[in-house]
Amino acid sequence: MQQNRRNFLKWSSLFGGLTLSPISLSANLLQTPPLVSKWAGCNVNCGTKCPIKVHTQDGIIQYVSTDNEGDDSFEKRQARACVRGRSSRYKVYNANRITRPLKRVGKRGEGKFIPISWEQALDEIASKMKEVKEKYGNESFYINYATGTTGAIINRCTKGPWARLLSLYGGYLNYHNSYSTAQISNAMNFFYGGSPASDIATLRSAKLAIFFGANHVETRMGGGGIGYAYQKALEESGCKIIHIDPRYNDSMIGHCDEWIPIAPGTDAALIAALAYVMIKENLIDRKFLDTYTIGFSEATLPKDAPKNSSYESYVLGLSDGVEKTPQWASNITKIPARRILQLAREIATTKPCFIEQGWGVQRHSNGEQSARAIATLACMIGSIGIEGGNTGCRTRSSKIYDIIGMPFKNPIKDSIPCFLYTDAIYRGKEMTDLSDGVRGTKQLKQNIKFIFNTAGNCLTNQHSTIKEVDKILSDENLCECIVDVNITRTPSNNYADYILPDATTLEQEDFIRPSAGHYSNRPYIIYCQKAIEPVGQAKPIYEMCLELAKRLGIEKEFSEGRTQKEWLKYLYEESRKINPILPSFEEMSSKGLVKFDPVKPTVALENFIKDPVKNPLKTPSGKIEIYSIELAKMQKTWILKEGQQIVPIAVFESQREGPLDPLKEKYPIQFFGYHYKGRTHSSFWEIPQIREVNPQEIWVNTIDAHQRKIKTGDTIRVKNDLGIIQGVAKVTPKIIPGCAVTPQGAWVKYENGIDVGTCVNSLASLLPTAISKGNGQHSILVEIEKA
Ligand SMILES: Nc1nc2c(c(=O)[nH]1)N[C@H]1C(S)=C(S)[C@@H](COP(=O)(O)OP(=O)(O)OC[C@H]3O[C@@H](n4cnc5c(=O)[nH]c(N)nc54)[C@H](O)[C@@H]3O)O[C@H]1N2
Ligand SMILES: Nc1nc2c(c(=O)[nH]1)N[C@H]1C(S)=C(S)[C@@H](COP(=O)(O)OP(=O)(O)OC[C@H]3O[C@@H](n4cnc5c(=O)[nH]c(N)nc54)[C@H](O)[C@@H]3O)O[C@H]1N2
Ligand SMILES: [Mo]
Repeated sequence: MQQNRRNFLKWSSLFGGLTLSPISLSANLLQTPPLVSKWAGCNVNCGTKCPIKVHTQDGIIQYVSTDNEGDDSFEKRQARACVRGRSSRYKVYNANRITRPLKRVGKRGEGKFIPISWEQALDEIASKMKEVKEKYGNESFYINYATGTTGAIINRCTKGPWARLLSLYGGYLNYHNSYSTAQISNAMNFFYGGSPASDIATLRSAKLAIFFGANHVETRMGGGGIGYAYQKALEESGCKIIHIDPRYNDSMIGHCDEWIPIAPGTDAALIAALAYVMIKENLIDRKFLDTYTIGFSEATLPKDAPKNSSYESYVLGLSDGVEKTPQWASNITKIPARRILQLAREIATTKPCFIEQGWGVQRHSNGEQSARAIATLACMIGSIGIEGGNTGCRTRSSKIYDIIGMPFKNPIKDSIPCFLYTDAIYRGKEMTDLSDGVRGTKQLKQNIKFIFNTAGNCLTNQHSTIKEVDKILSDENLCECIVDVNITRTPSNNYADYILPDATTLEQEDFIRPSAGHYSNRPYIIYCQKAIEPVGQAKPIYEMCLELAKRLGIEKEFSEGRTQKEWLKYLYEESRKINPILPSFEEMSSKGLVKFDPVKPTVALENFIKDPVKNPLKTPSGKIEIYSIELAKMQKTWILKEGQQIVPIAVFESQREGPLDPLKEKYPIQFFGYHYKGRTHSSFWEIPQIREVNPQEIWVNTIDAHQRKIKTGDTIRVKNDLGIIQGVAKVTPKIIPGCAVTPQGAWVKYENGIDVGTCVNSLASLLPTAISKGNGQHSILVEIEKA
């Protein structure tokens, strides 16, 4: 008790005293016990999952350092954490940290809470669960999409203890898709039967690299990650690098021969014109297309496809009377026609050419089409299945191990696209497979009545049209209970009925493994060794769920008699049976960080290219489907929103809030949010030091700014019919004219109806995309003015 009180006083002083430096502490070294160092990891969802070493004294974190084994060579590189991982101490000791269970008082959304005991919180939540189950059935429970702790084995946001608890309690409504890749994942399933991509390390063999909206340096930071591998590979290959992006992104700095700015959402138009030139100049790899693909030309279309429905017919204007010339594309993309002509020749005649897209291209209202168009380009030049070439998908790496997560089997199969969770609250029972992309059932049986939100800010901040979401979540008659589990207060947990304080990766034992594909060919695993006791009354979600299981009468089924540590050991041993490369549990947990030797980088679709008959793809035809048989079926059966369409080939679609939308008369600027080095989405915003070095700016192009008399540093407003955000202008030519951007993930904050927190989702639409029902959050039209 005394010890606890002493620790409380110490860390509570840290909350207020964030300027405390290791130097001022060193004066106390003589009186205090020696430094203890334990491994932990940065577990947020940039994918990289960097190791961090936590140095404590008397149970208090003094500072964190990072991986220092190895060197800077490609094979032995250090997995050093970026500025975010290194700020983990400030995440643990933060003025915004939740240290006790909280219960809402006042109206939902008002943000008024009182601390309550764990007993009370768990009793009340369990009793509300029983009530909702009785009244509405298990289909009304929902675990919201969240990514704050994705790398862990136990302390996971969505597929951990909560999923197990609810599965054992009778089940819950599932979701499919992600906010990350809904459009491209679905599009590539139709195209390749998956998302095959080469390891970024194979970029070393390329002669030319074309990146569409790919910003590895900023979105895969950390030494072990793809960002570093990308830079090394480009240095080693010496290949020519071209980035096609509306914005001069961080991956171009020092690593780019040419930036071709493009109007957002128009990549498919550019590709059509590149195809036009290649067809006219006979630069197409016809042999590749005829052997491995269907639907580029009329000759390889499926038998029942209508005449002129091939990609070639579209490009030549046989289907719609419009030839997709460089001039046609130039009007849409804003890329000079001459440059399109040159680019087509360059791409078609340089081998191997590495074609890759990030995920910004697909996070648009026509994202499925753009994603497939870029893959179509990779096929036209036959640069697939060879070292130095790529499929057009985002690079990944060879998965050499995995650790099994907590087992659970949800008896309910019904599933919604995660972006439609707000729809499922107020009109769930209307939602069907053909109109809303519901899976596992033809129609939902129930509206969402109970939400569990762990390690996520997608209830509001990361979702869309925040004012509308506010109306839906504030209505206590719609969703009757929201339980939020986080380490910090967020805009999302403002809407919670109960907020439960979680322990961080520094405060409990768990594994963290980098998401497959994000560390290139230098894999490692982290065992978090529990550097400190949880701050305040925080506890791991395993313990919260165990306590609820007791109250729901399913304790034995839930725990199988294991503690968190025993689960870790059990799951690890099970994993070792399949992955003999894994060292013993004892070695793993005592070392904390284990790295593996580099593996041979994967070349995507190598086997398929060697023998397409023996190794068919998981598409209906077994081939690459430039014309998708499945989409042709959906085109006839799906019920779409006004203005939407499904086309089996990757045509350029003028869609919602794109450059050709008539709404552009009223709102002439295309606007979107990009993933920022200063945060992972909204995570780390709560750390003032990080905010200070990574300001929240709104980039406005020099020409647009001049017309509006806006200067750098001015407070400006960005508005459309959905909302108004306010922020600080940065006038720059690093963004294409007619477009403006701000980093996504800033915390929304309304003052007199204006979001002064500069959260891009105050302006983004809730309308889903046609095919995947995903988040076209980068398609926003606005007007900008001085505040
Ligand atoms: N406009 C627009 N919106 C977007 C995007 C965009 O590009 N533009 N991107 C979308 C994408 S790709 C994604 S993946 C989503 C991401 O949206 P989210 O999954 O909501 O990601 P974060 O905002 O990082 O929220 C993670 C939360 O986890 C919490 N957390 C961190 N560590 C712990 C822990 O140890 N325990 C617990 N319990 N909580 C913890 C953090 O405090 C934070 O609140 O946003 C989407 N929203
Ligand atoms: N530092 C940091 N790293 C992160 C994250 C983070 O928030 N911060 N989030 C993580 C997560 S969960 C995800 S899903 C990934 C997201 O990774 P991405 O989705 O790839 O990231 P974005 O910044 O949305 O987009 C990448 C690039 O696409 C460009 N772009 C936007 N629209 C278009 C377009 O129409 N055409 C073309 N050609 N380019 C376009 C943007 O300007 C940007 O430079 O990043 C992960 N890594
Ligand atoms: Mo994401």
